[in-house]
Amino acid sequence: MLMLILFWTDPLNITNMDIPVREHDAVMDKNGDIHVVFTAGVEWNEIDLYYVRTINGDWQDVEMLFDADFSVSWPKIGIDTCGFPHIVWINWISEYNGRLYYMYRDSSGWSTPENLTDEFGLSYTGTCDIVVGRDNSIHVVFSDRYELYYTEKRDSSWSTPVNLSQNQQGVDHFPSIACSDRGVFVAWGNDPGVEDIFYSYRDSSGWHGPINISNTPDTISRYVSINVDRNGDPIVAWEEGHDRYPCFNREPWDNPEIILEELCTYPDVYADNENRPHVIATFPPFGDPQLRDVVLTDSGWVYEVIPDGDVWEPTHPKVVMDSIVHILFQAKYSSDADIDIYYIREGSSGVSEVSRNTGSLISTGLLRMYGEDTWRMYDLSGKYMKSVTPVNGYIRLNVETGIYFLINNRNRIKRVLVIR
Ligand SMILES: [Ca+2]
Ligand SMILES: [Ca+2]
Repeated sequence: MLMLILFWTDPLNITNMDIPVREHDAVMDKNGDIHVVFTAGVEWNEIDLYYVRTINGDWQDVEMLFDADFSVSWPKIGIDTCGFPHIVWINWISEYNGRLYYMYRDSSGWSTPENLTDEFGLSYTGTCDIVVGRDNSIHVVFSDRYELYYTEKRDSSWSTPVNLSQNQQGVDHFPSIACSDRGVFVAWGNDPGVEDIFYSYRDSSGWHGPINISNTPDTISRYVSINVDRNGDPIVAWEEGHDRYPCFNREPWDNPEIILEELCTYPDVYADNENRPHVIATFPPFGDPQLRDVVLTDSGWVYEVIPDGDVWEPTHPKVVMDSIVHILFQAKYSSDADIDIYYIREGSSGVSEVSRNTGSLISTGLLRMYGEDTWRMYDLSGKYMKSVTPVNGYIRLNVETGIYFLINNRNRIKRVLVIR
């Protein structure tokens, strides 16, 4: 008996650098290929910009995009409808002096990096983000020392930056941007002493906001991530308070909600094919942290622990989606190794997945299952068959060839299992 397990693939090291990865961002093109931009370097003053992508699902070699004289940070990537990446980052020309840079690829290769800070006549840029619309308009947000700005590239020229934070008190920075046919959506941190999350959007009548969407003036709110759901509506997640609880909000923005009372770091937010919002982040236990995917179900927010195989300290998960979830995260292979970027994805039903899922083929009748949760097993007709609980990480199934559904008793996560 051969079993095809349609759960999560084993983590794949896609960078294999002998220097530590620092930051990364990821996007998927319309063909389902994934593009990742990242920074890496041993010392803080010698970090450079790199890029790696899949072609027809196969990871290619890492490419250095920008060899910094000093250092770079905030690598961010968008993708156009031709599948060409557009990248912004901060190029630190000295310890205190950052410049916003932009480059893209087209059929003739990579463009020359463009210094947008100088182009806009500004003296400093500290943080940034980018997204590309379905009409191939390019939207960039960035911060100087006090304010947050937006610019758009259409027909090869950049618009005059708009001040989105409107000179409100405190530093406005750490932006996240998303867009849909409805408009452009921006969330960021404003720090007049204690940080809150602010939001602005642009529709056909122009920019609206900023509005405070965390509304916790006495506690710190930070590391915001904004995305759009399947309806094109914005969804937002961030770390709330000294305890760094994951917090979620969406229109009409009057209910910022702590979704799990446990410390989390660097949340990413996305909506699945059934338009359920998810927040994925790193959670304790300390010393052995894990990625958890928290999803809003009919019974409230529940979570699934994402299996991380043999890697250590998974952090900074970034999700890209087609019909399934793909996760790019940073981790180490052993306790003293350099940090690399690892890739895992959901399996899915369909014969085409067989050859690409060889890491999960098992012929012994044992199904690798992380955790100790009990799963209820149903056949294709929906008839309940039995409950199964992993022993030492494995479930012995003893079922015939066929397609089955497993539903987790605790968190109602559903999985499909094909045995052939
Ligand atoms: Ca300000
Ligand atoms: Ca706050």
